[in-house]
Amino acid sequence: MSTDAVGTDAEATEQYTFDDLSVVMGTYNEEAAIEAVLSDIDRITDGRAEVVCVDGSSDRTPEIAREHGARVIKQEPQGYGVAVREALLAADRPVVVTTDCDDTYPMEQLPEFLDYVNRGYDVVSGDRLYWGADAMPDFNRFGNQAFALLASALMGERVHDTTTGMRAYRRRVIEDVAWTENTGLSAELLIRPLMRGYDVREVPIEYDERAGETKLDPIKGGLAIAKSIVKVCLEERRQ
Ligand SMILES: Nc1nc2c(ncn2[C@@H]2O[C@H](COP(=O)(O)OP(=O)(O)OP(=O)(O)O)[C@@H](O)[C@H]2O)c(=O)[nH]1
Ligand SMILES: [Mg+2]
Repeated sequence: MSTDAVGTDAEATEQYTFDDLSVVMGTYNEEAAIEAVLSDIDRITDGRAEVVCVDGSSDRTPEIAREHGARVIKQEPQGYGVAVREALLAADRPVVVTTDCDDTYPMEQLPEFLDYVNRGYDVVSGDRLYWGADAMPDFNRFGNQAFALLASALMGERVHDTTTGMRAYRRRVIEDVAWTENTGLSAELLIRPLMRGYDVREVPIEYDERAGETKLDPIKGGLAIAKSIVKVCLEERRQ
């Protein structure tokens, strides 16, 4: 993984602002959290970022999103990856950031993510484990460490957080890859770009306790993620 400023082509030297930024998320009954998440994005980006929510809720989540000026795309709930893939592809702007709508991820670090893109990185990945992730349940923390070790071994390159929900991507990366995973989409979104030689950078992020109910079954979800990591790594090695 690269550690210094990168990129020599014209696209890499283009300097993006919040006007070039889309923040996208899947939202599924996140009434308890969405107000805080969207207010943070508004405040940090001066209301300049586009916000896209792919929503499967039966509560007031989509109304709150619209009140905040977000673009809401309704979709039957089919899992994390189905929603986030649609949100990524619906985004209009050259830099796209994903987040969860549960108030766990630090929108305060959006300027830092944009800064790394402006330094040439194609993917900027929030590493929740760097500072210890005390707010994460022990089972999840252990699982996430294991996923990172598994992916690192299969890729031959050390990564630290494969399942983070907060990343920035250059549009080109999103458009160049055919995304296949659902629960494992977050891992896929790190592994395929890395194995195809894109410039990927992990940055430490703070991680908060979740507001509202989790949508993930840790055991079923964990197994699905492990399977995705193995499948995606093997597919990319064969390319
Ligand atoms: N539209 C849509 N969004 C979903 C679906 N499943 C999950 N999400 C959203 O995707 C994001 C991630 O889900 P979470 O429940 O936070 O999953 P997680 O981060 O693995 O689990 P926690 O550690 O408990 O936060 C949240 O914003 C959810 O609302 C779905 O089927 N449809
Ligand atoms: Mg979450």
